[in-house]
Amino acid sequence: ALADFPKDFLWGASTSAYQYEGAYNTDGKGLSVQDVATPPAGTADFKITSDGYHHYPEDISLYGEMGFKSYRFSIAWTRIYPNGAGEVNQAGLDYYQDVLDQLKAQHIEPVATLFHFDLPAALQKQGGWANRATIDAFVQYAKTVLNHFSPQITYYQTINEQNMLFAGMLAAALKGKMTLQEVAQANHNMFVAAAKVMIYAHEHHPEIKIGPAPNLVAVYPLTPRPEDALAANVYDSVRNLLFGDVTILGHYNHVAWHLFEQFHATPEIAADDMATIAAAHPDLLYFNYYNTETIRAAEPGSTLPFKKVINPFLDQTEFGWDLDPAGFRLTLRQLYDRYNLPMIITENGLGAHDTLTADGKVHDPYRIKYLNDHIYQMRLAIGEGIPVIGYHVWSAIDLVSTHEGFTKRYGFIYVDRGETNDSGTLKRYKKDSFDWYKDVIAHNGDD
Ligand code: BGP
Repeated sequence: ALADFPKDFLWGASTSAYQYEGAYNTDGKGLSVQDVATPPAGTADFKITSDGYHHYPEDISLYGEMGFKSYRFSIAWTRIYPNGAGEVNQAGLDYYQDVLDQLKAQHIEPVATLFHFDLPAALQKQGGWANRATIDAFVQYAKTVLNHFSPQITYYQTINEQNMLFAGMLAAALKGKMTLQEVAQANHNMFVAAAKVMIYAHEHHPEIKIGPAPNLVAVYPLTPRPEDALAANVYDSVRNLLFGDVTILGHYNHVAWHLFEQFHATPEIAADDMATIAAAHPDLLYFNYYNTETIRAAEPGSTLPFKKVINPFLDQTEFGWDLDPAGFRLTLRQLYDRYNLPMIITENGLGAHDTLTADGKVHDPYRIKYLNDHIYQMRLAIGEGIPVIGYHVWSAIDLVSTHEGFTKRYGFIYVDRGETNDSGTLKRYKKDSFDWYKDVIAHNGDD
């Protein structure tokens, strides 16, 4: 028989502030880098999104109807410190206090992300994470949040997908928008900032269980050719292991560090940085999984030694992402083997074009299949003795995708927004997956 999920397994789902709340300049909120960025042509920007800022009571009661045990959401830095530092915006604290009150009324455990891609624009203007001053600003912001909401919030993540921020900065550097050294420096500064926050949390709020929330995936070489395996190893060491190794093990792995040296892009490490990083011990590994990645050796003379390809043995989503539920189990095995921490999945889900029917239905069997297959593999992993203690689907409700606006939907709840930011009623509709997931939770994942 398959293993059972722990009785107190945290079944839930996720959102992020910049993709769900909208109200981008309401009640004193400052502008984040997302608010000043230009969205891809024809897609929604982040001014309104799902208007969660005004709809959260209705949405949280829908989560309660589904029986969520927990809800992962992010706190917008610019609602608390509109300019990144300096004056606290009380209206921002009040908003999240009411979110917590609504969650408590539904017996839903809050799982809070301190930083989810929405750096205050004011800090970006001063060099963003490449500037060490941003470390202090993040620590001040985090202390304010941890102190203000203690003991209501037990589960915190420091930074959502630092490795995807790293990848985005690497892409910007390859286009000449910043230097590779600044990329490595910004990445290092995020490690230091997160470590300081974890140390503070453990010293002042022992009830808190805090950790990083990278996007981690098992990596396959395209063929058993040694050059493909060598390329996959470099890719894995930089895209995945770099983040767990520094945050959890306290050191840079030699493959990633050697790559920094090759590109003359080693970060400046202050005297006590590595001691700080080594002294911060995450309680949990929170991580996001969508699909594994397949790597082959790059052509001779390429800038980077690896090339990402689709896996010829897997199907892909309509947005071209490999579909690999078994790879989820492999990822869980590899992470537990290397980091030996209990884990909470903070994102897993299927982005798709959903259609609202004339009678207000959304039939999403493709999403039910994706989630069912991944939950099945997670259950097998738990049966192998891997301590997964929570699972949050991306996303609880439709919200704005990082690059495809509202055309790419992930929620259990459909939000009528049309496909751009200026149409739709904002009305909520339950998709078929709403009742399906409610049933999964009611039976604690059992068939
Ligand atoms: C992760 C982010 C989420 C969400 C998700 C889906 O990287 O943590 O914020 O965006 O990806 O990606 P996308 O919206 O690009 O489909």
